[in-house]
Amino acid sequence: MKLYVTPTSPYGRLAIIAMHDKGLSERIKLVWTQTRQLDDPLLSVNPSGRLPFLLLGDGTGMEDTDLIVDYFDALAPPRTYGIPNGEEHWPFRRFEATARSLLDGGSVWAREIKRPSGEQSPGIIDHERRRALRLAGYFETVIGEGVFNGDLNKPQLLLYCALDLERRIPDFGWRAGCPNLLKWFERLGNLPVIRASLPPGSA
Ligand SMILES: N[C@@H](CCC(=O)N[C@@H](CS)C(=O)NCC(=O)O)C(=O)O
Repeated sequence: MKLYVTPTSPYGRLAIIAMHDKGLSERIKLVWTQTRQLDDPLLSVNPSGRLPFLLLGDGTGMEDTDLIVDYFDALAPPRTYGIPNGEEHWPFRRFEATARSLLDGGSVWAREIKRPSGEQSPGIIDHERRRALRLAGYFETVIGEGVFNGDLNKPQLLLYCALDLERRIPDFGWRAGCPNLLKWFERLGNLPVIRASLPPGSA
């Protein structure tokens, strides 16, 4: 199996963390590539051109981080990335949705500031900056909840990879006003599976 990723994609990083967490790094070859290449041979199997993309041995494959994480989870039982039942169910689901919202919005922001300066939209940048900082402030108030403090799960991975966008977005200065979130982020960042997910050449 091959997992196609870019060094800058937060979604790619999330899939790589899950790969390490499930002990699959010997079975999956990471392929560092680029998106938006007109002659990309991968487009014939992955017509959307989005990464991460998991190419299976039979020539088929799958895009979408959520699906790829579920596939890894099924490959290496016991399942650890499922949605809990009972009282934890709805807190888990709503934190997951809000963390994904931060990741999706942050990715729009990161993409926008990468465009040539004459093509960037100040309106989009300002909208996403406000959303991201508002959401960081929100997570500062709920980071003590059980969902964020047990074994690695999807809400945690989404939140970690969203906050990590600070490496690509100089104005995403969430740390100053969020001491609890910072402590959490640094604790997760020291986990071996998260350290192992950094692209080659990163600190
Ligand atoms: N919902 C997708 C989003 C993936 C995504 O947007 N990937 C970006 C890289 S961060 C991409 O492939 N962009 C290339 C393009 O838009 O053509 C997921 O969770 O995997």
